[in-house]
Amino acid sequence: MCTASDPPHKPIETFVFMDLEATGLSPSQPKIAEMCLIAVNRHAFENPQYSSSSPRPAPLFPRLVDKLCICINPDKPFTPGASSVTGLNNEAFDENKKQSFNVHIMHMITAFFSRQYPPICLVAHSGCTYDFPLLKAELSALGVSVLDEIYCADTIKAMKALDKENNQLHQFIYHPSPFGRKKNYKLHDLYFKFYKVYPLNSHSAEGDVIALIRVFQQHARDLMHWMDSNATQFNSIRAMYKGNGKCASIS
Ligand code: DCM
Ligand code: MG
Ligand code: MG
Repeated sequence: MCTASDPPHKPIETFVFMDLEATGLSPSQPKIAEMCLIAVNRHAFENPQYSSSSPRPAPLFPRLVDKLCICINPDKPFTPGASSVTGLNNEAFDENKKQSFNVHIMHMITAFFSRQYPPICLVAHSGCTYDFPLLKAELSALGVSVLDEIYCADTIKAMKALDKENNQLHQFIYHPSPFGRKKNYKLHDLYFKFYKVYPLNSHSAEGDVIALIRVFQQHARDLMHWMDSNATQFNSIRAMYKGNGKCASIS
């Protein structure tokens, strides 16, 4: 979970959207299989370009972004559920000679972040409950402490907070049917609410990051403002588990 820590002293400059695909969910001590980072400067959200499509213009995906997408051999069996949603399997990583989460990944991440203008905020959908603690677990298993200067924020947390503030508007909550009044913040449903089609390549790391950025663009000013005051320090995130995750039983 994200515990309260000092927010940035000045507005966030760079938002680095992240999604991880992995071998399973939390109790199985998952290992990362795919990571995608897309860095977008605040300027792009404050000065959006629009398509001229009807019925209403949609914001164009920002043109000046940096991307880092990496396949990582998880060296651990995928749960049937994870394999089914992601379409990934262990044989494919072996056949394509993919390396495991190693020191080269750490250097790639560090170099990627070094090129972004600070303050930098890592952004993920369910980041506080999944992506941030999982990345922390993998980095801790390598015995390295990186990303100490960066902040992080969970878009589900931000959307829930904004919906609570604006309870007349319900701007993010997605109600799948007139009968289903359950609050729904699933990424593909939010995307459908705004774009009237489902996103491409759901449950691939890059597909989910692109979908998240396009959802974020719909309320970018409010979300950025919330993150300026509520982002937490990445170094305050607790690892999802200790060790290399290889001994846990699959559940
Ligand atoms: N995951 C899972 N079972 C699901 C949904 C997700 O095991 N029903 C795991 C595997 C995914 C990871 O969570 O790689 C991240 O999910 P998402 O694709 O939503 O980012
Ligand atoms: Mg995800
Ligand atoms: Mg995903």
